[in-house]
Amino acid sequence: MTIKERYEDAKVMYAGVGVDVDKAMEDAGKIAVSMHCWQGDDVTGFDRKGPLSGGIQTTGNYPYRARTPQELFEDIEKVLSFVPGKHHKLNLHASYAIFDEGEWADRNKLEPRHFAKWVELAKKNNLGLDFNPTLFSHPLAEEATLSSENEEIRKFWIEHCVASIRISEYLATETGQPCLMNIWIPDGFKDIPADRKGPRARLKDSLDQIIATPYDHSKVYIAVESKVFGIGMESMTVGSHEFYMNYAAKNNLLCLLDTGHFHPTENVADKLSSMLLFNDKMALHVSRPVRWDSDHVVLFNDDLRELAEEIVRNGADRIFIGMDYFDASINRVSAWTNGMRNMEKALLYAELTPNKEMADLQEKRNFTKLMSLREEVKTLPFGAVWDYYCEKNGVPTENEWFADCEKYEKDVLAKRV
Ligand code: RNT
Ligand code: ZN
Repeated sequence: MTIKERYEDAKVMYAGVGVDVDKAMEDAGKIAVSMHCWQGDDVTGFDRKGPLSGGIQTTGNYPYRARTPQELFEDIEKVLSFVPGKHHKLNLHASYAIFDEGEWADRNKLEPRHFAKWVELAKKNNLGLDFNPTLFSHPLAEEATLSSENEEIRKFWIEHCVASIRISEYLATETGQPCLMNIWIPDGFKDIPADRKGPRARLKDSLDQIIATPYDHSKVYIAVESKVFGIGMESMTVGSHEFYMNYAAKNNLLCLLDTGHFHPTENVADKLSSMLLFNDKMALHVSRPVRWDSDHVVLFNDDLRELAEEIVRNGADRIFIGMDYFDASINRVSAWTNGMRNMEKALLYAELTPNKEMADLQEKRNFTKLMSLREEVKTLPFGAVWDYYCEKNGVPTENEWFADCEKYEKDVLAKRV
């Protein structure tokens, strides 16, 4: 049986539960996913030599990490060749600035032109671009950044964020698509703080100064990313969820929810409908926390499926979806690809769910039938639709891409010594 024939069969079975497979594929294909640039080099970046800091870590010693912009670009293009969907974006960090030979600029002096090579890559591959100021992996980020009690350090990071707004505007102008600029800071305390209000008041003031910068609100959407704890910040983070949710609401910014940044039993999927009743738009970092915010590669699991279902039910066009995981213990191109393909799979799976019929059953309080329908859907031939979707998008099917990835390791990665 060909992929097409298996798909035709699947189509009939999905029609049995009232799902139009062609429409589902069309809708899934419209959803943009922003691929993080930092899986390819273990969040190292190009602007300095030091270690990754700020309470986030990559673990593992798999060889062949991308060490130069050229290598990272090569790997990104390889991953993109494995991912279906035509409306994707690339998510950059300020630390991935690309300087001319002999040139260097500190974070507060970064300029749009330092990202010109990224713009070239985006245009070549028809990608939008998102941006993140980098408030970690820097000598001035060792203690605190936007909440620092040291006014000079605080000023440095405010300047960095303002510079990032200029860069984000440039990225949006060049690509013709809005740019999400997401602020995450590693500020917090290892042990019980005596003053929680002071640092938070300073963070508030810093953000006030940053967003006072005039910028084109149709081009740049500023988001703030909260976190419940970090390594070395176990007792308190300055940028907590309540802090940012209130700040964003009052100042018309976006809240970014990272799926690894809540208490482990909290259901992040549940949060979307509440956020979107009070906000026009929101943003996500899709990650897989294994007992803590470990940033494991995103898998096609229940958490991801439920998240995708909520994305689809609440309107994917209102949500900036970004990926955030980094694994250095396995081939990075495969890690990257699996996470991206799994996000795509989950979105297609969500589009193939009889959402309307299930909602109607809930409305009628027919929980008996709702449970049975939900279980029935789980054994429908999703794989047949997914393979056809890949084929239609001109990317390898589930059993094809890995062989190509292994070949890439042998032909390209293994030569990186
Ligand atoms: C850290 C945050 C943040 C980073 C990236 C690299 O806990 O999730 O989003 O992972 O900016
Ligand atoms: Zn994140």
